[in-house]
This record gives sequence, structure tokens and C-alpha cells, in this order.
Amino acid sequence: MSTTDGVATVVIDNPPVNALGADLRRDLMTALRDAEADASVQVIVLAAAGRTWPAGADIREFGQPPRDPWLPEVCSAVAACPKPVIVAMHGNALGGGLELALAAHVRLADPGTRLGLPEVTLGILPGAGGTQRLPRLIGARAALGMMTSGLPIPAERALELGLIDAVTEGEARLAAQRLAAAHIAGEASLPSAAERPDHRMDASDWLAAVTEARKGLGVSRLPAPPRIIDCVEAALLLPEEEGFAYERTAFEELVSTPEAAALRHAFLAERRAARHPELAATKPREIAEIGVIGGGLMGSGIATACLAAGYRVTMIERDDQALTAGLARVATNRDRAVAKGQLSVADRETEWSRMSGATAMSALAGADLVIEAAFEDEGVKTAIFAELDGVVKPGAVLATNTSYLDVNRIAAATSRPGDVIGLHFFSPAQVMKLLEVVVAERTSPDVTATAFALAKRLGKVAVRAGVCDGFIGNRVLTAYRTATDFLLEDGASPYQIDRAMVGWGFPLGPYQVLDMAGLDISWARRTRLAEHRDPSERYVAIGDRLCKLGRLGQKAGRGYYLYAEGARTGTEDPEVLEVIAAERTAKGIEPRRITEAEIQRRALAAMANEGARILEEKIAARPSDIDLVMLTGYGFPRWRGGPMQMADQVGLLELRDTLRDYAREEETFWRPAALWDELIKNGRKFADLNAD
Ligand code: T1G
Repeated sequence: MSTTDGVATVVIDNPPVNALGADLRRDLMTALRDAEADASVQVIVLAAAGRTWPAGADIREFGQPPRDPWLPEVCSAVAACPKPVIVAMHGNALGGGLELALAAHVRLADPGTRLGLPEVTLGILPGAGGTQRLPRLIGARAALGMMTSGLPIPAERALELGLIDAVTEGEARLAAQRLAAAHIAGEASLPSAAERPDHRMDASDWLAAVTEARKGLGVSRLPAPPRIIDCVEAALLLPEEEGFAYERTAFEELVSTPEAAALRHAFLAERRAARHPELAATKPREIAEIGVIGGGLMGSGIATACLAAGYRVTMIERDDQALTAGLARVATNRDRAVAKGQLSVADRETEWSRMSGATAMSALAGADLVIEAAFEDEGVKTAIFAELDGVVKPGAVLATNTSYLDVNRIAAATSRPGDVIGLHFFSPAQVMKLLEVVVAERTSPDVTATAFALAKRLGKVAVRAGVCDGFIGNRVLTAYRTATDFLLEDGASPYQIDRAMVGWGFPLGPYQVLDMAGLDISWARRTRLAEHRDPSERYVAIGDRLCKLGRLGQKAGRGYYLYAEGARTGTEDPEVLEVIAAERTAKGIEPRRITEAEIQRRALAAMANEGARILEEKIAARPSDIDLVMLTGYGFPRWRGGPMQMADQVGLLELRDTLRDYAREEETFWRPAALWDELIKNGRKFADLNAD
């Protein structure tokens, strides 16, 4: 703290995001007390060093024993301070950071500051006075909007709402110090609480906002949103201190829920995924020019993502007709972005000057990175890589978007396997967050670092995977589907299974997803692997039979469901049930009653067991990477945290024993991975393998 002419400036400095951890709270409380006690201090300015004003409480402290002073106490101390406290915000004023500002007397923000209460995305609510102070300041409707969406708002909008007093010209700290000095000199008056609108005066509008929010929420799967609304209602009905106590109770109730633990896990898993020892000291290669081989659904999506991220992009297609179609897909994707207001017409035009196409590989001689997105066939891909090897400059990175094939074998088709890596995008590639970075045996570390740097620039969540059939995501997905296919033969219907998994939190069930993706893709894979299949392993041929009947999914108008012309949602089809019944009869299987709970338990057990095998084979670096892949690429409900997090929540002993039970029916698939025993023996969980 430094004091000049009666203005004490307290600077918060706790990199990287000034999270309000216990040590910082203690120091803040001390600085406040000192400033209060110092007679020479007339106004206190609170600012932050580094890239941002506090972006919230320290998420890593949740679930730990609480340490004094609590953040609500610090906020109350600021609010009760007899000397005006002016906060100067910049960067991301989020969560507890914004609550600290709400307790202050005057709020200034740099242009470009984002302000929000994202606690709901962590399964909790603003627990340091936010649910009480924010609605009083900006009204219940706007406050509920901010807290139930968790989305930040720009400083300009915050000013409109009355959340802040000014968007400063230049640095907010300097503006705050000037305002404080002017106030002391009597040249400026600080806005006082009395002057601010108290929205509680309009109780009917407040209660209307609460009612609308409840109606809008409907039946919430997540415990936090309804509790936020309760707190805002309490802010009207209860005296301030009782409102704070009500909020505190609700916060403590939520912070220990499995949903909150899962959402915290997901937040930290995203930050952890980019941490790999080999990357720490490795400089990525410079990428400015990207070549994309293939203009189909994946190729055009990848080209779109790269163009939107500012790269120069060259699309390669086999002939002019295919090239025109590919470029048109990219153009359509960008026109959609304009239509959604994500891109201005002027920027759309400028951007297109960075997009080009050709039908000859030689056009990629100067490319820094080439991403191959051709037909999913090893022969086709190795031929492309062999040709690229003779064309692109030394030092260029060669990437394949294969979703299953052996990247080592593709790399071996070149004289520079160290420059080859897998970049497994998910469809639509310009939208889906996940990018599996598939590191082959000879991929050099700076190529891996380049892939992670590319992902950050594309706004993707990158997860490192080793080479195996299906890498992380498709391998876990295959296990999930194998378990549900067994249930089809044993007595369940695809419709019952889809309802059970949607009821569990997935946006779609496994058979709805199969119909959307096309049954022929996984059929081709099963056919490719048939010669290597362990004859003792149970094999369900229902999918094969449907394919032979031409039931390839939505694109064929029928798969597991029947689709009216152009429809994306299908209807149940008795013909499919007949096919399944015939398979049972052929195998002499007497169908049995299967419950929703059993379907969900087997799905989870299969995914977690495959996850354990993936960890044993070091295909994934840690369990949270597997969770992240399933959350960001396969629709696994974020508030359940992923299969490995769920396995920890259910309990390894219980789930391992469940696997043992299932293994009595079918040993090869259900045999628990050895990792379960090892962890159980040492009293450990999968989470213990997520070293930060
Ligand atoms: N606590 C602890 N660490 C945090 C953190 C936080 N709140 N926010 C970020 N980090 C770490 C992160 O793990 C990473 O670490 C580094 O900072 C950079 O983050 C009482 C209870 C601010 C928009 O939900 O949204 O307040 O990997 O890679 O892309 O009501 O971080 O370098 O070791 O994400 O520039 C509410 C969470 C908390 C905001 C910056 N606040 N953070 O994004 O960097 S709950 C939030 C973010 C709360 C109160 C309640 C983003 C960001 P490492 P990064 P970024």
C-alpha cells in the first residue's frame, strides 16, 4: 500500500489471475485495516497488478478446509469501511472478484474489462454477497440474467446497467487516483449509496423477475440455478445481513454437491490438459500458412477454423469441381458467422483474401503446416503423405485428421516421421471444441508443441493422445457402444437405451448418435478389424445386419430410427426390433428385463474400464484428459465430470466389483483393468493420477 496526498492505493498482486486465495484475503484485510487506521488516508483505491482484476475466489481451495478470513468477511469490511473505497478494474472481473467490487463505494473499469458472475458454471452461486448486492444495484432481472447464465458482460454494458460508475479513458487505476484526489480537493463528489437506485423499491417488478426466472428454468437438472433465484428473492424479502446468511447457507449446500465437484474438475482438467513435461521447454514452430487436403465436411470445417483464426489457408482437392464445392462450404460457414453477428461483412471480405485453393499439391510448397482430411483409408492417406513428403518445405508440420488409423504407419510413408502428428478434429470442426493431438512414436516435441499452440489459437481444447485404434475418445465410445450392444441382445431396445442415457444427461443416446454419424463408418471399422478380433470375445452383429439392409442412418432415411424426408429426429421402428429379435433367436438368447439404472451403470463401467486400460497403456497422460475428451467431444454431461471422475464418485471398489460381476458373463470385454486393483490396494483414486 502506498499513500499520496491522502489517497492510499492498495494493489492486489497474485498471478496469474489474482485469485482471491486465503493469503491474499488476509493481506487485503490487513491493508484495509491499516488504511482505515491511518489518519492521513482519506480515500482508498483498490487496483490489481498483472493481466486482470481478481477473476474470482481460488477454485483450488474448494473442497479444502476453509481458511480465514472468508471472502464475505473481506467484502463486508470493504462495504463497512468509513473511508470511500474506489475499485479500478481491468481484464476479467469475475466471481468473487466482482463481488469484492460490488462491496466498494465506487467502481471504475478499463475499456475492454469483462464483468461476470460465472459461479453457476462451477455448480455453485456467488457466495460473497453477489446474490444480494447485484440485484439491489442493477435490478433483479438483469442480475438474474448474469447469474443464471454465468456469462460475462463488457464494461460498456455494465455502465448501462449501473453496475459500474465509469468506463475510464486509459488505465482505471490512474483514473481512480485522480478521482480520489479530486474528491479530497472538493472538486469532485463520489457517488454515494443514497444516490444509487435501490431496485427493491419496485418490489412487484422484482418478484415478477423472480417468477419469470423460475418459469424459464423449468425443471433444472442442476441444483445451483434454482438456488440463485431463491437468493435473489431473499434479497428482496430479508434484511441485508439475513440475506447474506441465506446466501451463505445456499453456497455451502451447493459447493459440496457432486455436480459442483464435477464442474470444478472439468474447469481444472481444461487447464491441466496443456501441461506436458516435453512441452515445457519446447518452442513451437512458426505457423502462418496452412494447407488443408480435402474440401469435404471435415476438410472445409478445418479450413474454416484456420481461416477464422487468422491463418492463410490453401485447400487442395482432386479436381476443380470438388475444389469449388469445398471452397463454397467454407464460404457458407463464414456467411453463417456474419449472419450470427460473429463477423462483420467487411472482415468477411478481408478474410477471404487469405483463402485459396488448388488441385496440385505443389501449391503447398511454402506451407508451414498441412492438415490432411481425406477419405478414412490407410492407402489413400499414406499415398498423400508420400506425395507431400516430396513437395513441402523442410520443417513443415504434416498432420493427419484420421479418427482411427495408425499415425505411425502414415508417418512411415515419409522421410520425415518426426514432422508427422495426428490432429483429430471433431465434426463440425469449426464448432467442436475438442482436438485430439495424436503424438506418434517419432513425432518430435516441437511438433507436439506446435499442435498445442495451434489449438490455443483456434480456441480448441487440445488433449494429447498416443497412437492406438481410436485414440482416447473413439476407443471409450467403442467400449460404451459394445456394452449397450450387449444389452440389445440381452433384452433392451435401442430406444430404451437412448432414453436411459439421455435421462442420465447425454444430449443424445448412442443409437441416435450412430444414426447421425452413419452406421457404415463403424461397420467399416469392424470389418477392418474383423481378422484381428479375439474369437472368444462376444460379438453383436445387429449393426452389421442393419447396414446390410441399407439402414445406414439419417442419410439413408432409416437406421435404428425411421426419418421422414429431411428430418433430424427419427421415430421408433418395429422393423429394427424384429432384426434384434431375430439375432437373439439365432444366438438362443432369451431376452430379460433390463432397467434404466442397469443401462447407465454398464455404460459408465465400460467407459471407465476402457479409460483405465488407456491409462495403463499411456495413451492418455492422466484420467482428467480422458474426462475432458468425453466432455468436449462426445456429449458426456459436464456436470457429471467424465467417466473417470464418476468412477471416483461411485467408488473404485464398488465399480471394480461390478466389473467382476459382468466379467462372469463375458470375460474378455468386462475383465477389470489391473489399474483398479492397484489403486484400491493403495487407497487411491483416479483423481490421484491427475498430478498438476
Ligand atoms: N482460481 C484459481 N486458479 C484460477 C482461477 C480461479 N478462479 N481462474 C484461473 N485460474 C488459473 C488457471 O487454472 C490457470 O492456471 C491460470 O489461472 C490461467 O487461467 C465466492 C466462489 C479468468 C477468464 O469461474 O474463467 O469466485 O494452468 O488458462 O484463458 O462467489 O481463467 O496457468 O496453472 O483460464 O486467460 C469464479 C475462472 C470462481 C473464473 C482467464 N471465477 N477463470 O482465462 O487463462 S468461484 C471463475 C476463468 C467464486 C465466489 C465464488 C479464466 C479467465 P495454470 P486460464 P485465460
